[in-house]
Amino acid sequence: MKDYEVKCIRCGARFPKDDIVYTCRNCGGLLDIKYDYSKLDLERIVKAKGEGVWKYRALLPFGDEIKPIAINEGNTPLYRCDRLAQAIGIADLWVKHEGLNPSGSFKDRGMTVGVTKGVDLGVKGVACASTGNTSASLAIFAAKARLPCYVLLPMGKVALGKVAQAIMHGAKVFSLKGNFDDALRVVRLLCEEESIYLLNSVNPYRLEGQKTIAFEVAEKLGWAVPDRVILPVGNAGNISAIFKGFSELKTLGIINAIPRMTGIQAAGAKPIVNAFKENKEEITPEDNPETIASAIRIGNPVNAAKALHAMRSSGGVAESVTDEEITEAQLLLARLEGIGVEPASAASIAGLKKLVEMGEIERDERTVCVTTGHLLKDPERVIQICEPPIEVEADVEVLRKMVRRGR
Ligand code: AN7
Repeated sequence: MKDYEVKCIRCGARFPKDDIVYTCRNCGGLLDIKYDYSKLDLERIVKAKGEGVWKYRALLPFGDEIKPIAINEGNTPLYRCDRLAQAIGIADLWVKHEGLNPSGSFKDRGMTVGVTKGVDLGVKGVACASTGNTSASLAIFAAKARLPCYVLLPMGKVALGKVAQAIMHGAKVFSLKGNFDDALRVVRLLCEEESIYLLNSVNPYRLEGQKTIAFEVAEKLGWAVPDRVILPVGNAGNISAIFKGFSELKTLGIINAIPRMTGIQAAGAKPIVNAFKENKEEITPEDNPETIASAIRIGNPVNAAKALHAMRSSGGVAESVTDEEITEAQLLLARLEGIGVEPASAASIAGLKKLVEMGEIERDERTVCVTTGHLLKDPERVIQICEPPIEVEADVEVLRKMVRRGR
């Protein structure tokens, strides 16, 4: 078994690998998986064969004997986006499209690792609260692992495609009278019963899977790093995970810098942006978060401490964007680059545009935007913002007239 420990980021308390623990029993702080980097084989990391999350197994908390619960997660494309770059006024823009994971979001990277750990621990079921994507992904991996799956969704606040996935793959889905933060509070209590394993991003094993986004970006760029990585922030797990991935590569001497980690929240749900701008260590939770980007409609992000550290120590920044800016960016990305993303994901593009206009991002910075979820997750939003299909008789003359008129 590989050498690692589960350690509190605040007080340094350590917990055994077979302990089911999500936050520090000593001080309540967040936990992190720490490896003995001096014992890791660099060649095995840089020259690893295969694709996706498990290719980076040398930097995951398992020995070689573990059989992953996996369905080809990761290995998503990193597109160079010159037309979008030109529209925004920067020189070197890339989009890492996490919407092309098996369930249509980056969550699969965390779930393959988290559910594999759950199976290893011998848990009897898995659970999460979710704004949608976490539940869709967990339902799939739970089905693969033949584990009962319990999902808490904020009532009326989850995009249709995500609910469809969760119920299709056999999760027991509860529509909770409350928002995401209420759902997370309740599911954390449910999971105090040890046989049900919590798979929200407070679970440090989830973030181990998600850090592979950083590995793929660096590898695709020839084991080099972009100047900046921009992504939407909700519960703040992903930005923390990607920062950790880059930090590990730097510790190992594979790369020599860490990109400026830049987190974007919606204007109606921006506790982390507020804390960042006010130079505070702790966030003030928002009771009634509201945005059309339902994936990031989160008022009390659990990973705030890790995310603030990621942005501050890398020279990054936190910014918010309005729903209008999100919609504009979603359309721009779809029509200039052929990349279809859900609203939350478009926040990264909207944030880039805003920060370039503000002069916060230099025009020559090599920038990677992470688009976290697929367009088809939220078809109802598409119908609201695009011209609807035009009814027409089955008559080519009528059609021809309409086509000519439209040209
Ligand atoms: C598309 O599914 O929190 O900052 O419960 O679905 O790591 O929370 C989703 C989050 C960004 C924010 N983009 O990531 C859930 C959930 C999309 C997302 C985020 C989410 P974190």
